[in-house]
Amino acid sequence: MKQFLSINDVPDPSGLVQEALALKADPFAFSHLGKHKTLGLVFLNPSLRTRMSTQRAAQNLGMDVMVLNMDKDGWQLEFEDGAIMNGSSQEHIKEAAAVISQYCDVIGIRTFPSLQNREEDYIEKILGSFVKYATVPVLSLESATLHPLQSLADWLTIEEHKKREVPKVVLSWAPHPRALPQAVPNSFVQWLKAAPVELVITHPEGYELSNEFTVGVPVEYDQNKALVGADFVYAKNWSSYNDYGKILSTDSSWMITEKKMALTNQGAFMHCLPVRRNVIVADQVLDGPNSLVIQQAENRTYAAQAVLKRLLEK
Ligand code: AN0
Ligand code: CP
Repeated sequence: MKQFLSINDVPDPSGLVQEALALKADPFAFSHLGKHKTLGLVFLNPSLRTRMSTQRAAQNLGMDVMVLNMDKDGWQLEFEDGAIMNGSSQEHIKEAAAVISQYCDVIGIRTFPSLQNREEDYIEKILGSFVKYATVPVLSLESATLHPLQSLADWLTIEEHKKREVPKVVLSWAPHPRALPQAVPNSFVQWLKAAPVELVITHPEGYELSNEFTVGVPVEYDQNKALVGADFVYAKNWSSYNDYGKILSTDSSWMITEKKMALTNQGAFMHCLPVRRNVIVADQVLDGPNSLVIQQAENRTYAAQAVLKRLLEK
C-alpha cells in the first residue's frame, strides 16, 4: 500500500480487517518490521485517540514516532500556489512537506474541514497538498471529508461483536451544539458498504450526506422506524452537506436514549468519541452493558497497526 487516505487505497478491505484482528491477537508479531523507521504525526487539529492509538500501533511495530502539533508548535502553513506570503502564513506546504519527508518514513496528517468552502474541503485541498509535496507515504489521521482509520476500527468492532452473519447497522445523526464535519459518517458509509452488513442511515431532512458515499444505501427519515431490529446503532452528529456547514436542527428527540435502544435487537451502541453526554447519547446507554465505545477506541490501535504494517511492507 502506497498511502492510506480512504478505502480506495485498500485492495481487500475485509483482508485488512482480518489482518488487524490477527495483530490484536499477537501485537508484537512484527515488532522488528519498523526498526529504524520513523512515523511523523502532524496534527492541524486536536486529537486524543488517533494520536495515542497510532503511536501505540507504531511502537508495537518497533517504529519511532515524532509528533508535531502544527497548529500550536509549527509555523502557519500556506497552501496557495504562487502566494505572496506577506500575510499571516509563514511557511509554504512545499517546503514543509518536503522537509518532514527527510525525517520520517511515513507521515500521518490530521486536517479538519473549514466547513466554509465545500469545494475546497471536498477536493481535500490540504491533505492533497501534503501528498503532492511529501516524498514518503501519507496516512490520513482524519481529513476534511474522511476518517478511514476510525472506519476500519468500527468494522473490526462490528466483526468481533456481531451475533448474526449479516447484522443490521444503523447510522443515526444525533444533535450537537457545534457544527461538526461529515468525515466520520462519510467514511463509515464508505467502509460499511463493503462489509457484510445491512446498512441504514437515519437523519432529519436536510442532513443528507454526499451522494458520492450514500448511493445505494437506504435513508429512513423516521429514526424510530430505522432503529427497529438494529444490531448496532452508530450515533454521530454532522453538519449539513447541502446547506454546507450549517446546523439545521438541535432536536433533542434525536438523542440516543434507553427508550430508543429498546426498539433495537438488543443492539450495541457505538460512537467514535469524543462524545457529549446527554446531548448525543444518554448516560444510561453510554454506561450500559451494550456500549462498545471503549472497545472501538481499543481497536483503533490494531486498525492503525494493520495499516502501518502494509505501508512498511510496500
Ligand atoms: C470530530 C468530528 O466530528 O469529525 C472528530 C471526531 C473523531 N469531532 C469533534 O470535533 C467533536
Ligand atoms: N475518534 C477519534 O478520532 O478521536 P480523536 O479525535 O480523539 O483522535
